[in-house]
Amino acid sequence: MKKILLFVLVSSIRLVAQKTAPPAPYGAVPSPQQVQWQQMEYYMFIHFGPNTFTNQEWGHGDEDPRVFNPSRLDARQWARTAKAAGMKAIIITAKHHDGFCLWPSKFSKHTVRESAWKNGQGDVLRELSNACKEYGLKFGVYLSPWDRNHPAYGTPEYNQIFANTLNEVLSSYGNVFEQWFDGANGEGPNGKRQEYDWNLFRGVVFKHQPKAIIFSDIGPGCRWMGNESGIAGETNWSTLNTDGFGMGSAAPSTQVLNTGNENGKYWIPAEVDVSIRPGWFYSPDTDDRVKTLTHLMKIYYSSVGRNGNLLLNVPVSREGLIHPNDSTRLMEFRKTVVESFKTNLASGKTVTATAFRGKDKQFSASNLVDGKYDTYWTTDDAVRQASFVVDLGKPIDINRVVLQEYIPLGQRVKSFKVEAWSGNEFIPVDQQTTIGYKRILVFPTLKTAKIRVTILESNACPVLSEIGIYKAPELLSNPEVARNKQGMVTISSEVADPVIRYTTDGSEPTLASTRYMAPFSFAKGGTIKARSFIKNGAESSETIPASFDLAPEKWSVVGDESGRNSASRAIDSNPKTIWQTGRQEGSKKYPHELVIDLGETLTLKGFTYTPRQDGQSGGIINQYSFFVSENGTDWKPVVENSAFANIRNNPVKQQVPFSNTQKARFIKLVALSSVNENENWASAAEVGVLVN
Ligand code: FUL
Ligand code: CA
Repeated sequence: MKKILLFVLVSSIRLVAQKTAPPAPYGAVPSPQQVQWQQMEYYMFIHFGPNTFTNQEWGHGDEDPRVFNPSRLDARQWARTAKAAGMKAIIITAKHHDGFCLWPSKFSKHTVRESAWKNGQGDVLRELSNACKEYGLKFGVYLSPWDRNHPAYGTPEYNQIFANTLNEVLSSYGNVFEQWFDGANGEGPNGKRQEYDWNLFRGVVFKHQPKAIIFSDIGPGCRWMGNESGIAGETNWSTLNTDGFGMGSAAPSTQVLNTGNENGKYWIPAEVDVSIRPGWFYSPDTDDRVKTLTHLMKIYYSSVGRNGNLLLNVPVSREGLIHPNDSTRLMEFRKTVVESFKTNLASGKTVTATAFRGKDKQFSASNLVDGKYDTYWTTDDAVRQASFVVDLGKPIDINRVVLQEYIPLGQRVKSFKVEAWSGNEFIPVDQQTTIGYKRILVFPTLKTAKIRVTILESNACPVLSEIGIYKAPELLSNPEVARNKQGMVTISSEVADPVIRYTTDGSEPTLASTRYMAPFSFAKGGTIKARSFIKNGAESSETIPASFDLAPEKWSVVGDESGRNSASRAIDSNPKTIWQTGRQEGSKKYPHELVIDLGETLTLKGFTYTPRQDGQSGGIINQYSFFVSENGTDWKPVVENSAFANIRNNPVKQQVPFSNTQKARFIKLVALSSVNENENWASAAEVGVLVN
């Protein structure tokens, strides 16, 4: 009897000892809140405030609060739209740089209480937080410390006032999942900048919302990923070194924010904020410029598909509603994402790995296809290179591969490759760097029976939760509409032999519309809508709208500098070529001028400035003045000492309407400063006029 007992005891000890321990966490790891946050993947940003009504991106803070008067505000419509779009939360600009508060704050005199909306009795945060609860969405707030209205801004007292403001918001509207801190820091009403007390601000957040994720350039909950165009780095580490860094200009370079730091000290994953329109705030001018489905899908793959969360801005309109153009596009986007990832072709298939941890089944490769994030395949600690093969059973069409690391144990993989079985060998499909929480590879459809994934380099043994293999529907690529200096329009397409149809009266192109055969003249401007058709119209692209003003056919530059960066490059209708001044001279300081002879006298309604589109910010104009002249000698100022708002982070084409029309034969753009400090030169991709 004793013997038997001993035997049972010994063998059960053996069993316990044989159970392989999971890998130890590697490097910085996420908090449980950060893991939950990452799993949200996609949520809505809403920019709303006086700017919605004044066509501005950065209000000055001196706007009459009564301009804020949405006629039919319905926060439930916003929440319903977000929910139907598959989003998990809404973050709203409770206070933007103009200082206007969307709730009746005790600490400001520039709020909804002073507005015309609901006779000053309304509270947007109340309505939205309630609507989010009703629709099962999380609620988040954006608050800009930069305040162009508050009289105390720029004084030491302001820090406490901002802390009180935060306190008010974070204690009045229930749970806040994310606190969004804008790093922009400019002058207040007294011309001064504020030294922010970030420790104080963070303390307030954690006091009321201990589980909130704090967004800022440098976290600590999640980080800005360095641009506003929706493109996270192809290499994207969720870890970042922030010791010694601060916000705004004290932040790590945008390039570092874009990719994170390998082996960074803190877990600060990337959030990709981008607007569905060219600007962050609603403007009727952009109703036709909602990003295309193709563009949104590209953004999806470069955000969620690159280990980032997608915070998609949908600006609420002057009515206080999400505009139908935006919601229609959101639904198309949702439908395409769902269709693309509907069926995981790897699910339940046989997966064989070159190695798995301790030869213990709990770490075997079948965990990669069980649909559970919490089960994973991993190897012995010493193994940094390994591969696994998913056997699909028979050759099938595929075009997407999704990989996920189990991030509670840290981000490990440095490079990996994917290959497809051709019938007698594995052929390369793609080779990439990081994986992180989710990595989506997009490739042209191929037919294969087996996919092999090889981890080439990893900072510790790889730990992978899931692989997904999909066949996403292919979107027919959109036509591109371009116009040259002479005003000739070309419509091109990547598709072989498409039938391109277009309209010039604003209507939707159909199979009955004019067929594009050869470049045509469109020098006076207007709107072209083009669409490609194939298979006799059975399949079609999206409709691409392209608006043009007067072509610069007759224009010339006065006193053009010769050479590579000559000013004529700003009026050649090609946004890829840029005018850039004075760089070689080094010493030539601002101002810089661009003088254009329009070749005829025109009645101008405004002008446009397209900053360089090559991803560089060198010479992008910040402050400027604009003059007109009928004879080229006597100049009349039309806009003086103004600035393009948010142009550094969001370098889209700027439209500057004049308050009164101006007769002019000559125009002069005077660049007064660059978006970069200590930079002597100015640049422009295009300068144009508004006459239509
Ligand atoms: C930037 C701001 O300056 C923009 O206006 C916008 O709010 C964007 C999300 O963040 O820093
Ligand atoms: Ca799993």
